[in-house]
Amino acid sequence: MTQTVTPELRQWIIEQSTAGCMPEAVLEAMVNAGWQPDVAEAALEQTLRDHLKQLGASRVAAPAPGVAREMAVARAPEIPLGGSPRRLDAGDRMVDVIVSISMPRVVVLGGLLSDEECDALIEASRPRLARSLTVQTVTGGEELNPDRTSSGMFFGRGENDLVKRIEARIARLVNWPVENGEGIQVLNYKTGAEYKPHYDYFDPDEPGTPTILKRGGQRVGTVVMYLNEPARGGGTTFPDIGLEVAPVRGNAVFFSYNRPHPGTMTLHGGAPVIEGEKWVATKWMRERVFE
Ligand code: PD2
Ligand code: ZN
Repeated sequence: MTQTVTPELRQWIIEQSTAGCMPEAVLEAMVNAGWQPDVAEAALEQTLRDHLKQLGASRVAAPAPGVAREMAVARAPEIPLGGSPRRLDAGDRMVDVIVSISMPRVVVLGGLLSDEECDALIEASRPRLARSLTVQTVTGGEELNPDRTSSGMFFGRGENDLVKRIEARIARLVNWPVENGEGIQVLNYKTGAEYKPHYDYFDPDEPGTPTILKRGGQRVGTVVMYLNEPARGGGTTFPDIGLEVAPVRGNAVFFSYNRPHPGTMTLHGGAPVIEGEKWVATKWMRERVFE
């Protein structure tokens, strides 16, 4: 069977790559769409080479700074799932693998926390809750964010034995040093509250981002842990792939992003709580030690 590389396919390849899709992901999409792998690989390589030539990029020694920054790929936390294990050893506890997606990298974990740990986190955070702030990338400071109608607080890293134990468990599961983690954040959403879709990495185009990145670099991974179960609503949504993770007490969703770019497909949000309330604890991981 002969497959012809049409101008439309070339255009599509260029659009995907310009939008930040990694070549492996473009290739995978082509093969899934019925392209023979060798034809797809050759078409991808040729199209990108021609495109670069057209841009005059082949004569430029280094990419423009903006391009380098967006396309640079960092190491990111990863849960090794080779051999498709059903359960993972998190050190002091076995954790179930419920769902695993490769692009974007999303893993839903069962039983990351015990019921007692969930209750203890809620009770320890309750007296310290304040309406949630998000890091303000324009200034590098913090501000009230209307897209986030929850209340929240941060534990200091290693603040108490419970926090230390959970941090060690996560570090082991996702192969990322405890020292690179931010303190655990607890959020409480009342009925009607939500967290509109967003990326957890800091937008490289915002003027406050360089200040934020001085402390530990970019965020490269997130673990959202569910501490209770709202009767309806409150799932964590990934609109790019139509996924909604149900908030089940003790379960968690892990996702990672190796560059601060929408091409990671890690847009996600907290759906409105329809009935009851919702409690989550979030652990964000940075590229480097977060002091
Ligand atoms: O509470 C959630 O489901 C949620 C959704 C999106 C939490 C976060 N993001 C977060 O803490 O970053
Ligand atoms: Zn988030």
